[in-house]
Formats: sequence, structure tokens, C-alpha cells
Amino acid sequence: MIARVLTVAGSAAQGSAGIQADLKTFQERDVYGMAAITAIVANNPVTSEGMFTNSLEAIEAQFYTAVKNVGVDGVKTGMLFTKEIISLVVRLLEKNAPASLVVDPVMIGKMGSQLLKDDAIEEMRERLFPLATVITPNLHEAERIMESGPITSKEEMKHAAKSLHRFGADYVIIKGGALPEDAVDILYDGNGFMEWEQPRIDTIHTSGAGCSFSAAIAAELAKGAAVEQAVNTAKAYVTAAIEHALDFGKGIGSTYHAAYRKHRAR
Ligand code: PXL
Repeated sequence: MIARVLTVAGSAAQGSAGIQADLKTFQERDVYGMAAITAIVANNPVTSEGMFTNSLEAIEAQFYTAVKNVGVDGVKTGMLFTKEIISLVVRLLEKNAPASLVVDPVMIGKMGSQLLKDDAIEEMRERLFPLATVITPNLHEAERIMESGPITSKEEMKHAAKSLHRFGADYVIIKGGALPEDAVDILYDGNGFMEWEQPRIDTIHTSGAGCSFSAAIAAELAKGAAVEQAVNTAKAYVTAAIEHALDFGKGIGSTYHAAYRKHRAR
């Protein structure tokens, strides 16, 4: 049967990130996608309000609809926004432990929106990370989680991966997309490191890259891949999505979620 994956994340109305990116990625990686929406991000030039939080009741109802009516082989979390939502998600995951859990510690959107409140970081680090198979921070998120200075090199990324591993996730992958050199990602499993390096792609259109990367890892894990293999596939997937990004002409464009399938096949 097809593997079933639930994303617990925010809706990104522009379609590039959040649950929209997750569901597109799930489809591309041939898993059955489901979503529990925590919040809605809809910044636009017309309405004054662009950020809406879902109720805890609605989040719990969505979670149980997926878990009880369909069944879940793997879970991914993205934007969780508040400490209260993180506490709820922790409680739900403790009671209904999935075979694999990818935690993307989403904090700030590419357009600058704050997607995690400052007072929620500790709850994420202390209570959610210990449940995770993999956590996928970028450099900025790693710095905030560890309350450290800037991470500026591959060596510092390795050091950070080791420190983050102590919070209890089985694997830590730090995404070095924000380093000035090549795009390097470092995976640490508590014993050793693996590295993925790609020449930097010259584009500003990377909205949804992080969401799609963690969603692809979640999809591969749910299908039974080992973490190293899942990251390998996810890196190839997101590299193609950035290479063929979509420039809609308004700000930072979207990664192209179908690029890996369409362009690799040629
Ligand atoms: O890219 C991070 C992200 C995650 N989740 C939601 C978002 C964004 C960025 O816009 O809107 C809901």
C-alpha cells in the first residue's frame, strides 16, 4: 500500500511553502499526503491582517482524522507558531507515536514573517526534538535554538550539529544554504557526519526550499528508506526544485516542486 504522511504545519497561501509545499512534495515522491493546519500565513498588499492562528481544537481534530480514519506512516512538522500548539502536538505525538517524525524548526519565512514566537523555542527544543527521527534546522534556526553566535563555516556547522543532537533527536541535519560558499548540508547521527555539497545556484527564488526538503525526507522515511538515503533523495529533489524555480515576478519566487520528476527524466 502507499505510504501515508501527515504534515502538521502552516498554510502558505502563496503556494510555495508550508503545507502547500509539503503536499506537492508528497505527491511528487508518491506518498499519500494529509495535513493538519496550525496557522495561516497570507501576507498581501490588500488586507491588513495576514497571519491567523488555528484553534487547538481544530488542530487536534485534524490530527485524529488523519491518524484514526486513514492511518499515518510518518509525520512532518513545519510551522507550529506558538508554545501552546507545540505542547499540543507533543502530547498528540506521544500518544500516537509515528514510525518516523521529521521536525523542521521553522522560524522565519523568506519574506520575513515570524513563524515561531520567541517564547516557543524552548518548548520545541526540550519537548519536541526528543521525539524526532530527524530535525532539519537552517543556520539561522540552529543559532537561535542553541543561543549561539553565528555559524560561518563547515566546521562550525559540525560543531552545531553535535550540540543540537544532545536535545534528543536521532539525527540532525543542518542546512548550509545560507553560507556564502557552496550549499553544504551536514548530517550527524551521534557518531559520525555525512556531507552533501552542491554548487550554489544563482537565484533568489528559493521560497519553500526548506519545507520541500524536509517534506521529501518525511516521504522517503515513510516509504522505508534509511535516513541517509532519504536525505540523499531529498537533496537531489530540492536542488532540482531550486534550479528550475518559478519567478512569478513578485518578490521571492517559488521552488518548482515538479522539477525533479520533469527535468531528471529528460
Ligand atoms: O518557508 C517557511 C514557511 C513555512 N510555513 C509557512 C510559511 C513559510 C514561509 O512563507 O508561510 C506556513
